[in-house]
Amino acid sequence: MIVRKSKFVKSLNAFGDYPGQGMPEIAMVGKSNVGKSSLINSMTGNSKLARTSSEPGKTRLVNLYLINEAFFLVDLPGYGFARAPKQEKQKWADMIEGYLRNSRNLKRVFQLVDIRHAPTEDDQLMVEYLRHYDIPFTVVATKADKLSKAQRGRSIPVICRTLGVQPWEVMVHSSKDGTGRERLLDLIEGEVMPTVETEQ
Ligand SMILES: Nc1nc2c(ncn2[C@@H]2O[C@H](COP(=O)(O)OP(=O)(O)OP(=O)(O)O)[C@@H](O)[C@H]2O)c(=O)[nH]1
Ligand SMILES: [Mg+2]
Repeated sequence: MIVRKSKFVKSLNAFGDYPGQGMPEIAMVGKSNVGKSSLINSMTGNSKLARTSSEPGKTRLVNLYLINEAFFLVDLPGYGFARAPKQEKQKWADMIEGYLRNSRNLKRVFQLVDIRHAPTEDDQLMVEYLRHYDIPFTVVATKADKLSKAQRGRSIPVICRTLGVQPWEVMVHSSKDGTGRERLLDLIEGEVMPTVETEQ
């Protein structure tokens, strides 16, 4: 898929003022700082679209980005940021859950994990949540540029074991060097435009 157009549409802090429009949505989920906003920038080829930071806790709202006037990429706040104030953490958790429970057009969640580390307990809970509510998800092991090929080979089985997924269900990705970008775009295309022929 070629991303021709991408634009920020809206931030939501509570469910209710959602623009909807019936267009399909793909949402980014993962702990703070794992690279959710960077993944959106990587997908769209626009490094300035979603705000990123080396400090966790950058994305604090549900942010909707309209792609090719056809579907939304949805950036969510992260979880598991230990130093965030308790109230703030609860607010982010409510936003994530509110979005996941209420979006009628959510086609798939990208569950991001850092390829360098075993998934956390929060990651496991998140995956259990997605399974419980029957929300289709794909595990994206990101920051792949930080590991050698051999190291990646060793970390994928750890991710699979911890989250209970198969190796072929894990997409390796790097927002820095574009590893895995095309495969993720193909996956998105399959979800959001199932009737349109693939562009070569
Ligand atoms: N090397 C490398 N750095 C990455 C990659 N993806 C993200 N980063 C860096 O990781 C940091 C966090 O990235 P964000 O995209 O802001 O992470 P986030 O998950 O949106 O974080 P919150 O909004 O705080 O939940 C930034 O410094 C990014 O530059 C990657 O694939 N490779
Ligand atoms: Mg973010």
